[in-house]
Amino acid sequence: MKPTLALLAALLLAPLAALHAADAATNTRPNILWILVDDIGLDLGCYGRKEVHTPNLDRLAAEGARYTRAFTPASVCSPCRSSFITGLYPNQVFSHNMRIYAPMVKHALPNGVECFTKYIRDAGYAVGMPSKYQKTDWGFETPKAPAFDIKNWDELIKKEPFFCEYQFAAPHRPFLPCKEHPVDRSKVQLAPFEADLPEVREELGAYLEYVNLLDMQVGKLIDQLKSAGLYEKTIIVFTGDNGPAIHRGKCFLYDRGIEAPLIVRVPAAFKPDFKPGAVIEELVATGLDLAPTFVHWAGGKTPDYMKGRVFFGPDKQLAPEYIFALRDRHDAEIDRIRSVRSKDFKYLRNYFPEKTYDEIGMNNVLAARAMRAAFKQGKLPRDQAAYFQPKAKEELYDLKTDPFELRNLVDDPALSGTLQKMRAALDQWIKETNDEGRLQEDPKLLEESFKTLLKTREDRGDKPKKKSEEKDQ
Ligand SMILES: [Ca+2]
Repeated sequence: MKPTLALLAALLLAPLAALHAADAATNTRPNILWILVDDIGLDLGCYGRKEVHTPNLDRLAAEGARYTRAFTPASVCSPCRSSFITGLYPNQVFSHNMRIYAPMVKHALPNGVECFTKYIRDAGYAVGMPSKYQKTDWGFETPKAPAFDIKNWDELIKKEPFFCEYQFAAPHRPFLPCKEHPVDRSKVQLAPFEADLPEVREELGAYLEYVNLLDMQVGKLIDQLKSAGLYEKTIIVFTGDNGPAIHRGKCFLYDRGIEAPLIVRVPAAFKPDFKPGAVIEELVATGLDLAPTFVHWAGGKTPDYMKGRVFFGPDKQLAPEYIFALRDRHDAEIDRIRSVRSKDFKYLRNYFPEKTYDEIGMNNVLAARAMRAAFKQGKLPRDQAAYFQPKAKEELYDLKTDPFELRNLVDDPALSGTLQKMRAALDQWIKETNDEGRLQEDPKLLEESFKTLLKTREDRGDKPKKKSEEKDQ
């Protein structure tokens, strides 16, 4: 029997070995360039934002695919970035609170969990983060083995195949001007929850202008890739870490806080599973799905603990029915919100409904300050005033008819079935992820850690903060 088995094994393995030999000889595995930007919404020309000038990203979307329902797992940096690098939800890697200041201590990653770049390196890829901006803002203890090896662009791109995470600071505050493509503040399109006040227009316009600058920066990076002859050998994935720092964006679990532009370009040689310019409406949970997708494309072994899916390519897996997001403490601002998003509905559970959005959110932004004054004078209509009033315990929105999440349908009998299903899905998720947001942080430790936070700001030269002033992001 032995020779027969050996022969059978040899026959079975022969094509695989031949394939690997071909890979080695012709380098047929794609390079992967993951572009991650800081605090952005769906505010690109290709997503329908008319006031911006984003030809480079629009071209990438025209040559690749644009995802319209990609969501981050939280609405601030550290939880999201902790999630991207592990492929787990932030509350599974001790990163649901942002951030951990001494004497609090960061936890090490759970046993067996690694930064996903390990699996890509193990598959034979060179792994690097060569950008000047390098935010490894993780809520867990940084693992001893570095997540990225190469910090120089020229060095990295010589080592094919390579995996590159390239970060941009834009369009994080402070919003930088774009003199080549300024944004006319009088023409910015306001959402119904934004009051038409000069400060609101200024802030939104300044953010959009910084998006224009970002597009130019991304354009330069793509040009570098092209001039190195690597554009048709490199898969490009462009996305953001969380929503923009504008009214009701960053810090919120409304769509503006968690929806992310997601553009994927796969060179023809690697047989994309979409046509150029495709618009893909499936749910993508970026926190969960990016890691296994990258590992799979690199030919690596995806660990069982990653529950995300491969979201593009010949081995694409099915989109989930629901994805989840969380909001917990943000610096010194304590809150807990959980959300469930289906294709067309959003369910939110507020654990501190008595706290207004103004209290727990971006009360630092210019728009909120200006709107607060108008609210006190009784000048805001209902959809704008809600920001300054206590929240409901639960919220349910029909996103087909109410994309701005303004009509809470939690008491609508016609939707009681949807509500029950989403409630149950959230309960299940809390159980499955062993959601540590259930546990309160030690108040004494918190108090001490806030002193460290204040000291950090002072050392940095920040002015002392008042409630109405800017917070650390
Ligand atoms: Ca961010």
